[in-house]
Amino acid sequence: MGNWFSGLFSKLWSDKEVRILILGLDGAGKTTILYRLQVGEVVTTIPTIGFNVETVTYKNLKFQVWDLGGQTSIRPYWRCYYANTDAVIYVVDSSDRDRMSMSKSELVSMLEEDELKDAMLLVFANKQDMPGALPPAQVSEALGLSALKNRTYSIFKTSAVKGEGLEEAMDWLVNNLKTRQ
Ligand SMILES: Nc1nc2c(ncn2[C@@H]2O[C@H](COP(=O)(O)OP(=O)(O)OP(=O)(O)O)[C@@H](O)[C@H]2O)c(=O)[nH]1
Ligand SMILES: [Mg+2]
Repeated sequence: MGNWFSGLFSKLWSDKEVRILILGLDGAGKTTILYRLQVGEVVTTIPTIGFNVETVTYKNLKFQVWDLGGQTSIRPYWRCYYANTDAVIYVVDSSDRDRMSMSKSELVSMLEEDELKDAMLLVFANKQDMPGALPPAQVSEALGLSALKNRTYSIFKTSAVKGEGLEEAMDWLVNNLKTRQ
């Protein structure tokens, strides 16, 4: 039995919160997603300098959701938040074709971090409502997701402004947290 009551099991059966980080390049839609999840509405955002953190309740589970600023000068600070993270939501602006490779390299170096080795990964191919948005299969290819090893992950097509795809993603997360107990 050992650590039977430790880790996610106890999180799911106590009031402890599941810790989620929302990461991705500046302008990808992270803050919009955070407040969509929390209040179910589109809020007007400004570029995040530092972070926002909110508690989100979904299907009777409590999530502590950290939304970190994605500007180039702020990205080095992401690693300060990695410890004890259960899942990373990695947000991509699917219409920003020019910066797909930059988004990929940030994702790859983030996933190399030891502190995140057990974290699940949800990629949000966001801004699907924009003309010219890459479909999720192409975002997946651009990010090299099929090369990921030892990682529980999935990609979702989302539009934070329309509120599409977020529930499906959260359902996937809840189900995977349960099977991990
Ligand atoms: N069309 C469209 N616009 C979106 C979507 N999600 C976010 N946006 C817009 O994209 C812009 C940037 O959104 P933010 O949520 O502030 O982006 P961010 O990732 O938090 O950016 P940083 O804080 O700088 O890292 C805002 O004008 C949002 O309204 C979406 O799904 N579709
Ligand atoms: Mg932001």
